[in-house]
Amino acid sequence: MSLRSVLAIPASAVTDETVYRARRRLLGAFAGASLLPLAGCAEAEPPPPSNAVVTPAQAKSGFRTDEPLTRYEDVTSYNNFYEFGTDKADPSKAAKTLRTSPWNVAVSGECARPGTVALDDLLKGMTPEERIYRLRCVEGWSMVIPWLGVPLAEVLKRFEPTSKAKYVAFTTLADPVQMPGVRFRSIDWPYREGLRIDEAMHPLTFLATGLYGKPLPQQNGAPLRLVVPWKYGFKSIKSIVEIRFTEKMPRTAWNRLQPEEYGFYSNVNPDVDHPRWSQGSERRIAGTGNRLFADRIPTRLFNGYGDQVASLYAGMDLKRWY
Ligand SMILES: Nc1nc2c(c(=O)[nH]1)N[C@H]1C(S)=C(S)[C@@H](COP(=O)(O)O)O[C@H]1N2
Ligand SMILES: [Mo]
Repeated sequence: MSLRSVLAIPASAVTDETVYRARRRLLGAFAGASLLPLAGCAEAEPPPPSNAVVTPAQAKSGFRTDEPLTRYEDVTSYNNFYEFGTDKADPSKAAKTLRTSPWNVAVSGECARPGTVALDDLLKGMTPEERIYRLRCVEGWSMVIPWLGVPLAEVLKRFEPTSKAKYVAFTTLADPVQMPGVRFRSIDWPYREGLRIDEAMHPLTFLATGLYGKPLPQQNGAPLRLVVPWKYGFKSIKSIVEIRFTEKMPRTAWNRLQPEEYGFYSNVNPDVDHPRWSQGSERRIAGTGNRLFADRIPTRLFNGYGDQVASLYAGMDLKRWY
């Protein structure tokens, strides 16, 4: 396949893992071909060549897995984004009109350099990198997604959090004009999430601006969303407009709604069942053809990232701090 024919593949056709891998290899080899994606980083380097080979170091860090990728079409059409409706198919239809530029993020609280910054400035000078992570939804399904973005720690450090910054709180845009779901009180809008500061600063914690080597589609949380691969998917808050460093544990949307069902930590844990269903296994969305759900596989503690993150919770009773 020639470079020209690979680059000419329309966005809508990049649904096939083989094509994606071929394209990534070419981009890796052809540093000038900035199709690239990181909103606000026009001059950014292409991401490194993708998942064809996962080195032992990448696997050990948890930055990449060689498990089969969930198809682009499934990652972008089977979504949870309640601001655009509660059905899995709603966000891919209703979020098309979300305006993602200009986009500002207000950073406040326990830090030396608070302020509201344009997305371009927030990410200035950073090189987008690719992370291939498992995403485990609390509902019992999971995906493997090649994200593009930057480590959250790199962004947070720019604001110089103080010693009082024990937690980081995040808020999603809540605009009833652009987001039809916000007109209904399914959640106490805006959607909010939070992390302990050491979780936020962990090298696995990621701010995504793209997936599959392309800009993030609106339904996946454009232009900027959190990805915390060892926690249930609802911690990975989308379309972030506010970041706040706090001394106290922040309130979070799902915890407020159903505190018995959704804890602050929400680490993936097969031994702590949801009150209404088991968390012992999951359905991996990695299908081919018309098959959306692949077979059931066992769920792993910390979603398989225990080697990297278990030490964050040393001495904590994970059944109590669910
Ligand atoms: N603002 C906001 N962020 C959100 C959600 C949401 O409804 N609103 N859903 C969460 C849930 S439950 C999951 S599983 C993931 C899904 O991300 P994806 O659609 O990109 O796979 O987004 C999370 N982030
Ligand atoms: Mo979820």
